[in-house]
Amino acid sequence: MTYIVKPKFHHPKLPTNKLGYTHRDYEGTVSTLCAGCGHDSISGAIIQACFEMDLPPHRVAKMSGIGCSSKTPAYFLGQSHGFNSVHGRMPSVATGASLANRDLIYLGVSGDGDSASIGLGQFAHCLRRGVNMVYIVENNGVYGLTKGQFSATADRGSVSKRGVSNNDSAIDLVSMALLLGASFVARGFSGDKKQLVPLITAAIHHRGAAFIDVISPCIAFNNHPGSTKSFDYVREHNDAVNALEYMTPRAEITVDYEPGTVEMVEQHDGSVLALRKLDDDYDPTDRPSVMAYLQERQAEGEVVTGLLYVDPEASDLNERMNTVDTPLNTLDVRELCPGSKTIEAINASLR
Ligand SMILES: Cc1ncc(C[n+]2csc(CCOP(=O)(O)OP(=O)(O)O)c2C)c(N)n1
Ligand code: SF4
Ligand SMILES: [Mg+2]
Repeated sequence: MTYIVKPKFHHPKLPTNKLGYTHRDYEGTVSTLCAGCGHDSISGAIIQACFEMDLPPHRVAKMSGIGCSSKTPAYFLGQSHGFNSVHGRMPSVATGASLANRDLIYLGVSGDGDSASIGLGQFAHCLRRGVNMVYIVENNGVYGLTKGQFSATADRGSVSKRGVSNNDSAIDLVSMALLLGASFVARGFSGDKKQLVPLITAAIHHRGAAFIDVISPCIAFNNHPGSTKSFDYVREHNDAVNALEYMTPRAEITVDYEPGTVEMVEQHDGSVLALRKLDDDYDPTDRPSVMAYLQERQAEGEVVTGLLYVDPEASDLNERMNTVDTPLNTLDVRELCPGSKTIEAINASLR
């Protein structure tokens, strides 16, 4: 892959976080995507979230598949670990990595083609197993990298740039994630960083599979009238169910209290999600009613965004499989290979 290194110099007065890093320290190489591509805005939101969270870059592992979206990890967190895998195979690589080393934060970035077409099975099993990761799909309804064919998330009746109408039913990844048992499900829009940054922050703090579907218009092939993934369409049809504020366990909790409008959801690590409800009866912890609500709004042609579902008590695959706390690469040979007597004892116990 070709890439252009960004110059390192920056304004000496750029704000720094607790680690002494500026946001520039969370950037990657210069983006080679089309100017105006929604995916670049998502990279910007990831950079902002990690900077504001004071994340040490070496604690993050970026995983991706193939596509314009899957190229983006090159453009953020240049000092983090990264693995650009095969088309649709990011989830299994992330699953293996997460089982081998539970100390890292896994940030999976994929596309709608990568996750809803060739990688649909991988997407499904990753979420149902509760792999401890943030799984972002940069959803533009097309295969951007291969010049704009409809993907499986394109709505029936939506029209391509060449005027062809899509006759197939769309796969809604948010509904699928809910059905599959994901414990954190959200939808954002690349053009709404104010909503997206706290969603990414909350997802990183969540234990378990945290899925974020981000509508991310492809300005080259899917940003015209007739598209349901264009900037104009999403702006006109967006129904944000809540406004999210994120508080770390140590931060003072300050919320704009108006009786009946704020819901506090505490996560396993003690951090708090403050949800200011825009819809009176929206409860993000009740999976069946969330699914019903999404279907209702979808039938009205609306794109529901926000933190749609969260299970504050969620567990993850490492906990369910009782894997060792210590990363495998730091265990010594005796711990990794306990010797023939121990293996004989295990075999005997299974006879
Ligand atoms: C096994 C395999 N099949 C097909 C391709 C061709 N291919 C490359 S990217 C892509 C689709 C990418 O679409 P998406 O994941 O939505 O990413 P976008 O470019 O839209 O961000 C396809 C079909 C490939 N690289 N590998
Ligand atoms: S082709 Fe589409 S998805 Fe790919 S970089 Fe250009 S605008 Fe973005
Ligand atoms: Mg796509």
